[in-house]
Amino acid sequence: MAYEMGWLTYQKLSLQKELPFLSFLCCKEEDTLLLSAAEELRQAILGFYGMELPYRKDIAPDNKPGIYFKINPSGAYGTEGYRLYYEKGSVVVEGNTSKGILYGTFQFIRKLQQGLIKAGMEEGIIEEKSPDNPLRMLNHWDNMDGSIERGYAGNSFFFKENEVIVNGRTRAYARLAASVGINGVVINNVNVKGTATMLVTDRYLSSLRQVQQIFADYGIKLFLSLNFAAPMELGGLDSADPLAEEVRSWWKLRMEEVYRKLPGLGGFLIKADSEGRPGPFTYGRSHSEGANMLAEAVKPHGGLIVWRCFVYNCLQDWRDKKTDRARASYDNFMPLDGSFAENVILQIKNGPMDFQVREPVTPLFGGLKHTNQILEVQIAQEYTGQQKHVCYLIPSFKKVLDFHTGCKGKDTVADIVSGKAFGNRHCGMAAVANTGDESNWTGHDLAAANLFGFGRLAFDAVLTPEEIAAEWICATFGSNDRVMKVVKKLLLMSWPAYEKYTSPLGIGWMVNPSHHFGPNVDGYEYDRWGTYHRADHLGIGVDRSSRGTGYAALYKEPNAALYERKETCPEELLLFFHYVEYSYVLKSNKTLIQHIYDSHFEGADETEEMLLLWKSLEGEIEQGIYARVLSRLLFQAEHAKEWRDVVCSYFYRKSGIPDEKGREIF
Ligand code: GCV
Repeated sequence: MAYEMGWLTYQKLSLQKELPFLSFLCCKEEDTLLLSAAEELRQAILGFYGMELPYRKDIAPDNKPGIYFKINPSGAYGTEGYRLYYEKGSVVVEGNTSKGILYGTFQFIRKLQQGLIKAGMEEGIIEEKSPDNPLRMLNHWDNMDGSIERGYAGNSFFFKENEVIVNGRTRAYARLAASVGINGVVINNVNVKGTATMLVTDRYLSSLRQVQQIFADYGIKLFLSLNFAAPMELGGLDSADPLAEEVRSWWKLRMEEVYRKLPGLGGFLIKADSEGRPGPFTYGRSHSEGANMLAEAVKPHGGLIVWRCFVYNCLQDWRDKKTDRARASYDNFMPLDGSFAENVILQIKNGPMDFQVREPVTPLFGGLKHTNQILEVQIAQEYTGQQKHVCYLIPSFKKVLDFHTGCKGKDTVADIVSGKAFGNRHCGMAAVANTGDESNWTGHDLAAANLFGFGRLAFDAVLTPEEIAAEWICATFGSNDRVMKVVKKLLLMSWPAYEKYTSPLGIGWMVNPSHHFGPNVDGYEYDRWGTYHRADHLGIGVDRSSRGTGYAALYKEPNAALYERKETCPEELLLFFHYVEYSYVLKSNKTLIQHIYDSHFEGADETEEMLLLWKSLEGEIEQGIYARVLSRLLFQAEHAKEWRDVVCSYFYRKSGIPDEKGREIF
């Protein structure tokens, strides 16, 4: 399928002839990263000003105003950082590696686009930045047959009919990813089955090499998801026991072969002992024994093992009130802190359940101290409207990063995953990707703000959701003040609105099982997945205090004490931590049942407002995009009403308490 260039369209800017540096690009060195940076800048200047930017190799910065790429190995901004400065009419993009220059170039382009680089500006540093997170990864849940697990933007552009796809789109993707600082990409689904197990065999290594090389031109390392049972499925061994000598040597030999063909491969992502995937538990071994065995095999080649903590009992009985899925990853991994090899990283979902619209931050953050950690978020909108609804998720990620875990010293999640808290070298952020082969990459055009935003936030965790939205809007729609104001407002109201009309107060779920779209309050209530809301005729919520599952006590203080009591629990998480009667009075002075009614009506009304906001932009946004987004917003507004009505009637029938505002409840 044909593809568009996302936010890299470089639309025309008013010609600023007076920008003295728009005369040439000078770069003395030459490598593929610098060539990518130079080409990007050339395209940007062509798009912005209709000018061809000549490429020169021979001019010293003080000679003539121009744009200079400068490698400065002693630059104090790390191996991926950059410094942009303005001097004697020239702009210098400096990095101590060419990768830093690539990132600096994309940032310079964004600054030009936003009109932040002006003629006559003060000489000196424009910006200096080294990325906050060492690893900034996208995880694609793409299957070899071309389908995507939880994909909402078409099929895979990495795989089709059990083959690896390498074409212009591979490069276009790498450009998009690199432009926001992504430096690692896992291209296949964590549920590794069938032919995907064979990605580590000769059958695929040469086509993977081509993908790897394209990625490398943009500073991105290729990673693969691995099947823990590969020694049995590929090697014909009787077990995959991580302590068995023949299993260990099988992996070592396989990895030697893989790294011979794919030198520089980033490493592997593993989902083990989770939702039916094989793992070390089968052999009575721990997750660290499993992970360390693989770590040993990739270590000589500089590889990393990224091991997921999404491990829980997915065969629970709803009558069992002792097992609490929210506790599972903590109970499984906390006792293993300090036992993982230096090249193992635990990848931890932001919340203890599964990417609900709101969850508390998992207590593993702040708990684990001697283990490399990656924060995993999901921009594929599995539970947040599946890219049929607009839901700008960056504010929710920002909240996670800003959460004070209560561990000693630097204690926010941002401190932990950046490595600042405990001095980890291998750590960072990963997002489950929201892309597919649809022409606009993300299905919903506005969902591209999540792809862009994730990368920007992972690179610069200090940015606000508003700033990120502004950068994306400007890059995508050009510089138009009204478009900026309206789209920003729409994006920023979308996550709170989605929460209001679906499942407020931290309760989550209430979706149709399996595909996870649309309202179904009891959809997961009597199922085996451990995702219950426990509503009855008196109230709703899960008691996770010391009287219940004891989950609240897994947090460090002051969080444990705050979550323990209804009165101090942050209300947006009230029903996650407590069973609450419908007549309970919230801080707003409303009863719980009235809050449920009001929030669903409010959320649905807000989708109407978002629709009107978009309609007000007709004629100011390219017609194709305008129409695509319009049709999704029309759908969203109707679907939000369905959510409102299904949820309100359910609770009206359960509680028997009418809406005090007398609105129609079915
Ligand atoms: C890739 C949830 C999703 C699954 C996903 C899993 C995971 O359960 O519904 O599709 O599997 O999370 O994160 O591994």
